[in-house]
Amino acid sequence: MRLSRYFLPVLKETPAEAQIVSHRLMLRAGMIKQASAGIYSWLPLGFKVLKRIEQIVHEEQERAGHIPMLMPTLQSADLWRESGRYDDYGEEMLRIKDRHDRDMLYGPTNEELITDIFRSYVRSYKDLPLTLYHIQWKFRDERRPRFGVMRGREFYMKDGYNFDLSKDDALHAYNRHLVSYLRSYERMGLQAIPMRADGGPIGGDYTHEFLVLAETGESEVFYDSAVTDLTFGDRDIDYDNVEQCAGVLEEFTSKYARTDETHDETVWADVPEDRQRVARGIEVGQIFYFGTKYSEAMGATVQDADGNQVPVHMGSHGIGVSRLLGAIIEANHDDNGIIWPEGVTPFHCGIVNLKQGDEAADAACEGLYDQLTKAGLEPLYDDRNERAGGKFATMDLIGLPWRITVGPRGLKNGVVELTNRRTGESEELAPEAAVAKVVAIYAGV
Ligand code: P5A
Repeated sequence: MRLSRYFLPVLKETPAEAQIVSHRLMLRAGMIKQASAGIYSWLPLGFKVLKRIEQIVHEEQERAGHIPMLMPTLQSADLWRESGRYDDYGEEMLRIKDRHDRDMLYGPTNEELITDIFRSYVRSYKDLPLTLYHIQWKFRDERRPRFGVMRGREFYMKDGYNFDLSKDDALHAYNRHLVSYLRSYERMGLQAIPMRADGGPIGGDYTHEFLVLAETGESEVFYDSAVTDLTFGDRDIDYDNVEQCAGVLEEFTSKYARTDETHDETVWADVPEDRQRVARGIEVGQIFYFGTKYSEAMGATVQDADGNQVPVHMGSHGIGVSRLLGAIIEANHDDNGIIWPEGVTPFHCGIVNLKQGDEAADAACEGLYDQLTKAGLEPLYDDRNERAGGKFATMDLIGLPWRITVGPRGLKNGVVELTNRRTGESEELAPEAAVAKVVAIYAGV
């Protein structure tokens, strides 16, 4: 993409309404624009990151054997009356009437809709296990929408639902989700710690939230500092292997890590004092096992091997896809702007032409642009007729992890400059060597 032809409405001023750094930077970098309270338009740069995150989620869900689909945003109230949640959900639910005066709602979650799909088609235990998921907009009429995409009213969520014959099978699905979530967050450059949580309106006693530690987080958390040493890395996981998935759950959840809702002073006292940490965190996902709560209420049964009709065991699992942009920025920025992890960056590499119109500089930039593009990467070439300082400020603000700077002086010596956004370190390289280095970096992502 050439910046002269892109739509990147960056703001010079710090927007007064934004209270936390990620919200400020998303507005300043021209990623989002508020449409009304808690509802945002995703401008091209923000949309690109949203899609990158979505893609990682899809890849990791499919790797775990979960099946993608798409359900609508608007739902009929009737299904929610069956589960009993139409009345329970309260003011967070946006209720709508259609022209026939039928009660509809903008889905805050999809347990009812998916249970209805399941009961319409699945009859036998032989069709289990089954895990379906989608990535779709949700609406929750939050009392206090704030912090930009962190607590929106309209937000983008990956939600998955497992159907199993037994509790043991459903707990395997739970563990599988935990593993796939750990992998997904790490690919996004985040450490998200599974913490014992509360079931809330979704229900269930088995539930973990995934929290990214950040001072601006809305949740208070208590944890043993040993949990922050755990990383998933590139382990080879067989998602059908029950023991292996249970082993990962055990490893990542056996140390004390809880949200304030489930914090227990007695158990906390057993954590060595020098490892006790009280901090704040951003909830970027939650997994639940709730047994037969919805299947019993809505008649989602299958025939088991003995010919009996039994309600299926279920769980649901959510990732806050749009919230993740805020969480990633909270964890990755400096005074000059965003620093995208390579896994989610909107463009892989910036190209800054220090002297637009200089024949050698223009030709070198075009060459870099071509080579990076041919290697399957997406560069962002700042080809505007602007001061170098302004170009650097824009690149720093929008946070591309790598930048190649091209100027007539360097070219006389046959070099361009490759700069790492995070460390600020630069090195002079021949243009082909700079391309080779950037390509090699992304081959490992
Ligand atoms: C699990 C999937 C559920 O709704 N039902 C389907 C279960 N879980 S949840 O914890 O309530 O939501 C899942 C994740 O969605 C994000 N989230 C939000 N993101 C932005 N703005 C909001 N108002 C908002 N509410 C929830 C969180 O990341 C949460 O973990």
